[in-house]
Amino acid sequence: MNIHFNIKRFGLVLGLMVLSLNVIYAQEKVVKTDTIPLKHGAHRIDKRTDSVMAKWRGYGLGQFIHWGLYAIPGGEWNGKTYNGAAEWIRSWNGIPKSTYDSLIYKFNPTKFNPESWAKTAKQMGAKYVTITTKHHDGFCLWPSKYTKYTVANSPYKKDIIGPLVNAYNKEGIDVILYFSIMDWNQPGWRYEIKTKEDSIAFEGFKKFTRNQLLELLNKYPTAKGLWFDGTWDKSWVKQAAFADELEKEMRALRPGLIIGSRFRPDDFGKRHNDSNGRLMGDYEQGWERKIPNKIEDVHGNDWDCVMTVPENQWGYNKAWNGHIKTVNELIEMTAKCVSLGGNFVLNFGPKGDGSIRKEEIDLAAGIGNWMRVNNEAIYNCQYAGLEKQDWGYFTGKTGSNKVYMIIFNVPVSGAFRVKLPAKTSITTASLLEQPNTTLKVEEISENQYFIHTSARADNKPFVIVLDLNKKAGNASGTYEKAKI
Ligand code: FHN
Repeated sequence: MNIHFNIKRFGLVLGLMVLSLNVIYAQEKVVKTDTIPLKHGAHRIDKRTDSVMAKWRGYGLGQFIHWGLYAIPGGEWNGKTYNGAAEWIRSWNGIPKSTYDSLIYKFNPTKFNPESWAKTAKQMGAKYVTITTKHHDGFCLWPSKYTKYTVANSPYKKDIIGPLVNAYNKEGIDVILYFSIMDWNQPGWRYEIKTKEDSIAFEGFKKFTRNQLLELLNKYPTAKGLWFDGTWDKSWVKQAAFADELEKEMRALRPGLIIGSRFRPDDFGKRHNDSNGRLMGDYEQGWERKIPNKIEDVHGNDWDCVMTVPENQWGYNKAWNGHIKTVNELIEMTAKCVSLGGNFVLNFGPKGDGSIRKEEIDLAAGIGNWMRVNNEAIYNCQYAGLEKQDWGYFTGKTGSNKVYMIIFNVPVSGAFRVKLPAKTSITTASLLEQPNTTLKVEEISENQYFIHTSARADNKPFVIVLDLNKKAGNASGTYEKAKI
């Protein structure tokens, strides 16, 4: 009787296990048994392993472009300078919709030259660009057939996105299309759905959004991905099923498409990470104007950091207030991002006439000058797995034994400390800018070295290349051991 009961209980437990395994399988093998069942959570546990994503991972440095009608007032309205982010001027400044929307009749960027934008990016060393096709104000930089609020109805009349995609691609730069889900121009957009009427309106808006996204993917087939924004409102975070379905549809249309973690909410309205803490998207999009401090902060995800030059402006603002980042600071941010396995994306806000402000051109040139000599330490590099030191950042070349020390702080001794994991030693050390110069490597204690350089006169960051030997065990052990 007892045995019979135990067998029955065992059968029940087994049955439940099989059932839960089926549930797991139905959710694309993502969740573990101890997680919250989700229909619209993450669909993958680990990083993507395909070549498109591998290329994205190797970009290192990118450019962001915020351009739209807001560039015309450039942060100034009725003679008053507005202090918030220029692209939000309509909302922050309480400008009536019809007044703001009539900026469309002033959009005629006679100095717009996509080739020269692309050349600036190329010169800076950017490997990809993220371009606003439509920001929160809803103005489309492409002639969308689903709304009248586009370039086609401006005095300029012509498509902006197509020529940009072509010009950047010609320079070997990949394009990602920025798209704001929130759309202040669309009558169907709601911040929150409170009534039946809201719900009907928002259903129409969802169809419109789907149409526009498929239109973009069909019109610009070389675009590598979509960078979503404006997905935080109560209306959108309830659209888990719709967004999930749409994401699948877009991925089916463009295999390899890269979509960050800002697009879809999960069943409980959670964004970026689902209710089980898993990333929803191909990379983490939460690093806006901030950079992680240590590798643990990125939780094993791919990620990029998007950064403004002044503290607050994405779109063109005539007044750049507060601290303006320098070339060296921006190079350091790039190095830090790559050292933690991410890409660094620097924002540009072109003017209403289509030209790029001088400050941005100068920054691009300054970064580019450094990148031309040192890009080997940035492109196709990743977290090197070494302990961070005060002099700067380690990056590691994917698939090789090369490690780069990107130096921002030079010790007065001229000796740079390197700590290696056990069973690893340094074969050679050299300057990236002078590959034939061999630097002296001194083994100072177990797995610890000093790399010696002679004094430097310039104030630019520079790079030391280490060739590591991961097979030969520890180095000579000739250092003087501490005596007890
Ligand atoms: O509101 C926008 C902002 O204007 C800008 O586009 C940034 C870029 O990451 N995204 C939003 C704020 O998170």
